[in-house]
Amino acid sequence: RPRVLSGIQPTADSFHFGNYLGALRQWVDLQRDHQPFFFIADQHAITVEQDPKVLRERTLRAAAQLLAMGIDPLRSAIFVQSQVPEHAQLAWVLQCLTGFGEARRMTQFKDKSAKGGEGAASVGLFTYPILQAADILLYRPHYVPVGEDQRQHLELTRDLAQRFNSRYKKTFRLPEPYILKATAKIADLQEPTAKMSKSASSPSGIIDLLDDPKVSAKKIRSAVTDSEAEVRFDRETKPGVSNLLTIYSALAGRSIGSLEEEYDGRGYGDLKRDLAEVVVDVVTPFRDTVLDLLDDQAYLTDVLRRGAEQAGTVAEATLRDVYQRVGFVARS
Ligand code: AQP
Repeated sequence: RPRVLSGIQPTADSFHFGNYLGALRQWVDLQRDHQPFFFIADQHAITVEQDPKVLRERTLRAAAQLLAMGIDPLRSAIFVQSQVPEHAQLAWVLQCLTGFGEARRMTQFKDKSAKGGEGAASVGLFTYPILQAADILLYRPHYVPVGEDQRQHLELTRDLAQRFNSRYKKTFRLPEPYILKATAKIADLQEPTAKMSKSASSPSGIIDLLDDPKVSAKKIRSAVTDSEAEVRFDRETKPGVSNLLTIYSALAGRSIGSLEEEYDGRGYGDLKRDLAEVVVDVVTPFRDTVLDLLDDQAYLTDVLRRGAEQAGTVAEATLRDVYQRVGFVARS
């Protein structure tokens, strides 16, 4: 079975609809006929300042959300990045293969450091994509399910894999991004040309999976659309309506075409009201399951321990090959 790997940061109390539709739903689906490794990226989280207590809580909340979504620990290794030290160890080797200019070209660093200025950003934020390359390459996955915003980082990962393979010996598989076009970029509800994002969106532009369902319904009903009244999918001229149709289609499992037909001549109010109901139906049971799981911390930490053991076995074997090929003397 082909391997898949992906990760998510525990940097909010809840995942949002961009994370869910862009990536996490694919994780659940891919479990069926792949060998999956899914991790909670706490080391990526500290590239910006985190409160230690909050980070610990959010890491467990992330695990609870993944389980509630349908990630099955019997099929998938679910683990916390910092519990598998090989990630940071391989990252160092890969950093030594990365050009400074090459790292500088990463647009996410440019965007994220723009606010406080480059000088205020941590070196960790700068080298983040290289740690991400290590996260991936350690497991030699075939596919990496992510949203569109991660495409450039995946390219860097492939370049580094190729460079290592040709400088030393074929060690890494070149992973393919697994990006579903329809949901690759879920937009901010208030600013539908921008991506829904926990750091950039306003509270009314982002729907968190663990929001009070009533609040989520209200956010859908007040989403920005346009001055026409025609329910039609056109990302260029109607980004707001197209985003609502994208979310509706993904959640209800219906084609955009059938939704356009259903709402033909009915205006935006009906579309928003019905979508709000669909959203409430999805998030209500999800939220209940997460709250139940959070009551059983011993179970959560046990799932994560087992995941780290599984992941660690694979990661250790890859790192051993890497160290040997680079010329490090093994500890006898
Ligand atoms: N709006 C989005 N549409 C589609 N996919 C998205 N992802 C994130 N936002 C969208 C995908 O979610 C996965 C987890 O990403 P992450 O842990 O790196 O979270 P993130 O990218 O930090 O999430 P945000 O909200 O975008 O955070 P900020 O604002 O801090 O950058 C990834 O696969 C990502 O593609």
